[in-house]
Amino acid sequence: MLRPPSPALLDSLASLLGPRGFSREAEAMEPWLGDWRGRYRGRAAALLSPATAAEVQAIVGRCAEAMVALVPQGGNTSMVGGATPDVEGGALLVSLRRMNSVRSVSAEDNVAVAEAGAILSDLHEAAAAAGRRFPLSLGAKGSATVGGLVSTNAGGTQVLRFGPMRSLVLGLEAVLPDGSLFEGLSALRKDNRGYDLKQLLIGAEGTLGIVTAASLKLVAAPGSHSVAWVGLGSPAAALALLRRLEARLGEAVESFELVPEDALALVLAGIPGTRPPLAASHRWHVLVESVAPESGRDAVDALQEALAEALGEGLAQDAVVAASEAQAAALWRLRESIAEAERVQGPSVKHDVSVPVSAMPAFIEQARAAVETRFDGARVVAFGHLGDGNVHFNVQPPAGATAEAWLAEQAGAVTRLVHDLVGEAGGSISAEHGIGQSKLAELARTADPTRLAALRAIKSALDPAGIMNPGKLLPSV
Ligand code: FAD
Ligand code: 2HG
Ligand code: ZN
Repeated sequence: MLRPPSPALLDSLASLLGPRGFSREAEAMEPWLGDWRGRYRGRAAALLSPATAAEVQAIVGRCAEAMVALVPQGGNTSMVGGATPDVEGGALLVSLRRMNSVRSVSAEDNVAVAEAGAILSDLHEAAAAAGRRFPLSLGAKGSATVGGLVSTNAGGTQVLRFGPMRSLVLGLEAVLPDGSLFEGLSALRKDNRGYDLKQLLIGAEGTLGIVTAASLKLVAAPGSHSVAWVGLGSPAAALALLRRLEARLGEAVESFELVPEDALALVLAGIPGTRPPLAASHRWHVLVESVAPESGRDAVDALQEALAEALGEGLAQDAVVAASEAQAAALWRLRESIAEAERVQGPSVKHDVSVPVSAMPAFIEQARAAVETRFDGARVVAFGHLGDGNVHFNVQPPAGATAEAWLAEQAGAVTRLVHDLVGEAGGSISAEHGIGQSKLAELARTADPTRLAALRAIKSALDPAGIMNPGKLLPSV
């Protein structure tokens, strides 16, 4: 049974962490008690900001003894309310943001070691300074942290070539729920000493311990890269284009992001300084990025030629290849701003689903028709990582409806319909954002009981008192 922290525990943590590491002030805590989407707001007894793994150990050890809940938090960009404490106010929020150094970058080993609070874009810069690249990126790169990315097994826009976080973590340092330190910061590419504890912690959403640092795979920085925006008629045409580009360019195709016309329209309307990428409108678009090992125009020329061929064969309707870094960044901004443009537009019913890649075009069309037929006026915006078989199948309330009232009445039924169709297609109700608190009920409804029982057994073996991020990931029994 979890307990709120006693005044004595709070005093001991305050003197352990000092004024920079301990706060109970409403103003200091306020920005971290709600989620990015504005859907959840919780309370916490204090905000703890440790500066070292030893301080994290002391926090966890004392809280384990006192049976006090801990909610780890990085950049607080979770899409599923994973880093927001509950409304009871008995938990302590543990921010890793002060532990933000990139400890080392080895071009020889192709490994970076970064603390949990290191921000993704800072890691990108540190790797680039050594002529290397950390090949995972996403729209929240200016805030999301290494610890959060590990703990959500984040995906993003380069999974097509490099896989999600799970395939990029070589080792972890983490404090387990009894306060012990797992010192697994390895640079080894091969290590078969039994169960892989780091893989259990990846995607655990803070329920099995607190990640304090990670060793991460780097790859060679490309010599040149090329970004294109393509207009086309359907998700099926988009997938055919991807396979055609892969046949021509092979592994050089790193990103292939699907954007429907309505998502582009949201961005153009809601994000200042954005411009239409193509002269005419198209029902569907993709953003493609490809690379070449040599500098110069190699990547641009190769992508241009492959796209010209695709246009000639009618696979695509129009295309533009960025002529400068500024143009490439502007095209990426259109894609990466969709989440923000949706937030500006108002609340929607969000889904982060995956199905086998070949099934995705039909899934998008069929699920859209099913939702729009059953929920009169509802508008589907399905976009994202087509090459990974993952789209964000978001559903907006009918124009003119009071969004909150419509969502209160219909969101549950919309989600059940979408997830049932995902299940029929052999897919997953969480492709990359995790379960957090927003998908608990749906995980309970749809998960295979054997799988759920195994997850619970792992949780109770490592965290028998249940102090680590309670109410997240695992539905209550
Ligand atoms: P937080 O939000 O702070 O925490 C996320 C979860 O991890 C919580 O459960 C928290 O308790 C836990 N946690 C955080 N740090 C630690 C730690 N050190 N130890 C243990 N547990 C910890 N996600 C994708 O996968 N792909 C995308 O393309 C993508 N795009 C996004 C675009 C935008 C604009 C936004 C706002 C979000 C996007 N996300 C995306 C979601 C989000 O950025 C990722 O889930 C990211 O990994 C969260 O990192 P964070 O540091 O903000 O973690
Ligand atoms: C993206 O791919 C993110 O842009 C956010 O994962 C998805 O807002 C969303 O639904
Ligand atoms: Zn995404």
